[in-house]
Amino acid sequence: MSRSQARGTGDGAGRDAGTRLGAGAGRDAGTGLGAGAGRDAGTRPGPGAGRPGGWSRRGFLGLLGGAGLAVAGCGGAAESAGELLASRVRLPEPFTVPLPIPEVARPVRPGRYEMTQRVAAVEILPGLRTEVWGYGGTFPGPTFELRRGIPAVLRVRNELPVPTSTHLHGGVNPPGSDGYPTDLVVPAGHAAPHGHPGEVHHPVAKDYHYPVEQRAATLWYHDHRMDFTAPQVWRGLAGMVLVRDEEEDALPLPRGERELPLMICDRSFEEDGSFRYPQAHGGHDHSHARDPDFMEGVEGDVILVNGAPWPVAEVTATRHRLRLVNASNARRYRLRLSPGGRFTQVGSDAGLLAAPVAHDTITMAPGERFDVVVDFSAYPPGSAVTLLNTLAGGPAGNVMRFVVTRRAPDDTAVPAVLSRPPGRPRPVAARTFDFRRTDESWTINGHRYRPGVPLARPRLGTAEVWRLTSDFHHPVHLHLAHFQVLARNGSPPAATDAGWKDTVDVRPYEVVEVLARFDGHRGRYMLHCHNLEHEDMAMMADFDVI
Ligand SMILES: [Cu+2]
Repeated sequence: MSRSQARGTGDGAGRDAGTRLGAGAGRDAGTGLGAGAGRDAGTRPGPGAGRPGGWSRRGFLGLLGGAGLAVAGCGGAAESAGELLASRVRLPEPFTVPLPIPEVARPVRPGRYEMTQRVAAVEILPGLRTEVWGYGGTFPGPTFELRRGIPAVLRVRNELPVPTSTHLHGGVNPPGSDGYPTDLVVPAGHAAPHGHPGEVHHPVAKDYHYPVEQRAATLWYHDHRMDFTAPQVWRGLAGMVLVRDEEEDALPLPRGERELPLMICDRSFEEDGSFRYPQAHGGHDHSHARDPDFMEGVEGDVILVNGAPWPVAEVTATRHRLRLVNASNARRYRLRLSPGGRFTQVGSDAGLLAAPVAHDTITMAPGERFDVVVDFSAYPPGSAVTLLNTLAGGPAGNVMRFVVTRRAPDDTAVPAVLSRPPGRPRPVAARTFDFRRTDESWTINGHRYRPGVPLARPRLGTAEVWRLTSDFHHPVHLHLAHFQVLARNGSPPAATDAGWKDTVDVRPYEVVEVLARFDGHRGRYMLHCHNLEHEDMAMMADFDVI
């Protein structure tokens, strides 16, 4: 595998592309997300066919399937959240591109980082150029290795043609640095956008202050701009953050070359290699119109890991630690190793588990992370071990491949006791949040997102039971607050719900109870669906920590 992002084209190319995409490029989506994209996306019936109330047939049937799921407890298509947008380009052979590892961000001085969001041309599909909007001009952006107890300031400079807001997903950060959707970094020369109530504009750059007073964990950062998170993340605005601490240092887990950050997402491509995305979702500043065919969310047919299609990584026959992030807009994955094998989970969204949990499969909803160890000594040298996604057939059924090269010494282990996470505090209140389609919107408790209007006011230092109910696949994410899953439909949580989390996979017609702790900071935060198209279609709500 290559240890650097050599696949990018560096500063110069990024600047040129940026110039070309300057003023006005935003008007027509610029990067080749062509008009009418999605009209013939393949798996759907023709326009208007069977779409009661503007819904696609598959979406409508998906909801029925969801009802069936709740009753019958099984169902294949009902596991899928989004609508497939097929690529127009010939797809590359899987397992031919080496796995890239994003560069680790270097501070400009201790505790201070600077990163520029810019347009760049990178090679994602072999032989083709794709324009990305990247942190640092790369996709994914650089990985930040932060240490508990050492605060970090991140200056984000915006040279893109659109405003942005950067959210550190899973971070326990003050509200002014949380990446609120209307807290915007506006590029030079950009006319004032929407003017949502309470909208804040930072010209050109903003400093985000991260106290890093949280446990070692796999976090990630991504754009969170009001109404446009989905198209802007699709174009590349995402990267990983690894928080380290002494508790983790003391464990004999694999590290160095044997610890792999793996950001998994799906994309579609036009014939020329540019990203493909539904035009109605991809406009910038002038339209809230949505393509009803993609109301459920957009799924691509190319699975990228660290920005490379179905990559291959050579590994020694030793334990490896995989830091899995589902950075997809809408796609859920059920990961499985072929020809067999187990994942030993050591961490969840918000940090190390108390004890490891073994899984044959791991289902990941958008926004979720799994910190797992795979022991490749179980396979003979020369083996190909494929990471499959058993929720999809066709190209999206593959994720990546490991090739086991040779035996090697291995002094790592997965101890029976990993950490001492905080216990479960006693809740002081219970609330219900209903995630549902209301008319043509995705709503929470019947409301489209209203910035500045909180649906809850939990007290700092307390815990509450939040009951999440749903009509469809809605991966629910809380900013600031970490939570434990207490129950699904009144039954014990799934094995993959273990540990402290910030995102939970809520499936059609499920009732998921979580115990959330409101620690760290007072102020305005939010909960929302992490299906990014749902999020842009207003499935968000504020809560104020008082
Ligand atoms: Cu949703």
